[in-house]
Amino acid sequence: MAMKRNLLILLILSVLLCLAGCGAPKAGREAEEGLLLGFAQIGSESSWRIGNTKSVQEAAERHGIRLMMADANQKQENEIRALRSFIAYRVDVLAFVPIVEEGWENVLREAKSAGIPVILSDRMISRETDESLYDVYVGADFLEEGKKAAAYLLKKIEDLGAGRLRIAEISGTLDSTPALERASGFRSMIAGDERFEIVETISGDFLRSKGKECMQALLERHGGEIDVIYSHNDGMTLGAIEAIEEAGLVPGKDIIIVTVDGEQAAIDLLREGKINCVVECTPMLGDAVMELAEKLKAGETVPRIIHPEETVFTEYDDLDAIGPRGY
Ligand code: GYE
Repeated sequence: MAMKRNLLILLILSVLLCLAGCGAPKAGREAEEGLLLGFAQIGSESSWRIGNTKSVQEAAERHGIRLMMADANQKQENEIRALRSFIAYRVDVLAFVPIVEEGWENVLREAKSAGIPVILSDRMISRETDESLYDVYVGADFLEEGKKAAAYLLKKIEDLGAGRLRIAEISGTLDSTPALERASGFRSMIAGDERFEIVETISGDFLRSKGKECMQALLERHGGEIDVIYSHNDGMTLGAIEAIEEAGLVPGKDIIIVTVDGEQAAIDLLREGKINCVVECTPMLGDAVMELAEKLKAGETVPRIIHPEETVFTEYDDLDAIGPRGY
């Protein structure tokens, strides 16, 4: 018990320190009175995530919003603890990235009782959860992303004149919205189409190192029987490509590579022909989060769902037209 209390005090202190040091407001009354946003981030598992954190910090500066940001280091319990400390500190608005979909009910009830509006950023919570427990979701349409990945393969199979493509899927963090929906959107397009077979799905937790391990395991189990890798993020894809090359195979040729995110490194490999399709998912959500926080603090109504516009880049496109990605 005492240990828990000490931990809580430590957390509040570190959050306060962060408040003093990062995204620091201008001195004086105006800053004191500005909007105070508590943002719980899940960690720094990928370049996408690092870009997302930066986007939130920079947008807070631009909007003159005081930001208390916590890094949960990939643990839901840390995220919940951070949210509780934000509530105790009476922030004006809460925002967080739900690492997985389940398990938020209690802490969200606490936010609701404290009268603090809630923004879900980037990932969703379970659709079973009482909808009155959050105000808005701002983030990608992951079902669409899965569909775009499959749409590319529908074109590719025609192009190759292949009868059949055997797909191995490297999925993201289990029970996270992007992993669930990138999988189901993809399947919704190829279900019942006998030209496609998903030979195995294996989770690489959105980590580059695990992406490599997954690919090694897939090659060991299926050898030359994999025609396509569908990987739920670029980080895992980069790891998988390393494993493919170490096995003496040519990514993009011997194995078709389909990935999601659109970080600079993936676009570079698309240009080199080592990746065939990159489905875009933008981490640049900071400005949307800040605008929503301002509206919620002012008591304005906001939409329930906001999806940024996103595209897809494939080997069939003019790749010179893609500008620098910034993540
Ligand atoms: O695709 C991945 C990151 O939640 C959309 O999380 C995000 C995903 C993104 O680690 O790279």
